[in-house]
Amino acid sequence: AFNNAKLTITGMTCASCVNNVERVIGNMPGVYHIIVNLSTGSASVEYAPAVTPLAEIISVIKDSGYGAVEKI
Ligand code: 9UX
Repeated sequence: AFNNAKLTITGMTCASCVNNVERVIGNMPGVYHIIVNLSTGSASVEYAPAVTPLAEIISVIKDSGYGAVEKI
């Protein structure tokens, strides 16, 4: 089963940042789809939490040099 999470992502300043996040996260196991919006600084990710928990996705975004937090 997939979950959908909305994230606030900070530190993205150009379209390549969007591609970086979409590529890195999109290649993680259990991530079905991610779409990142530069102008709103947000992302929507569909993932299988039994494979990759959201905390790990957020951690990888941070390791890539951006800020990430779930929108509650
Ligand atoms: Mo654009 Mo983003 O030059 O880390 S790739 S700022």
